[in-house]
Amino acid sequence: MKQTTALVAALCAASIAGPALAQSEMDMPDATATLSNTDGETVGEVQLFETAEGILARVTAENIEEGWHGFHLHEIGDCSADDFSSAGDHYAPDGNSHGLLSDGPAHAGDLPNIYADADGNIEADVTSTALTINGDMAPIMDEDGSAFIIHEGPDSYGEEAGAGSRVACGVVEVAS
Ligand SMILES: [Cu+2]
Repeated sequence: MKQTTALVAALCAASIAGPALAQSEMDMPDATATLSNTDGETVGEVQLFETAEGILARVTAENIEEGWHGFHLHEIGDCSADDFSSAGDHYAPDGNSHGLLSDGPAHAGDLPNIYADADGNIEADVTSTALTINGDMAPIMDEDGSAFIIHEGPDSYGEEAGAGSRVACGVVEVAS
């Protein structure tokens, strides 16, 4: 009986140690963006981590309509316009054409669609090897900054984004 108790205790300790270690890598994002909707309400956050070959963006959001949504990095760190047009187009410092599934390289700011569940929640980890936070290749923190945008509908991944209006916007800020 004593042995069983000891074993259970050991298993519990192991299961607590595992996730805690994994979590510590993500405790300190290199940059963040607070997402607001068109009513100016905070609806979520993007945490950005520099990786060996690009970036990892962890997206958490709420009160988003159920379904797939286009998710891009736009070229200007400005969400002040009511329709978020102030964030400009997709971030594309090397030019290129739009669309992850179009021929040739896509805009650096083209990212995979993200999904909001029936409760309006989004939890997604998105990686890109076309962006850096402060590096030489497509730096997110360039002179005019950058902003993440969540669109009303899904990106087509083709030449025309077709994702509709902008429902949430967040200016990227380097973590202090
Ligand atoms: Cu967009």
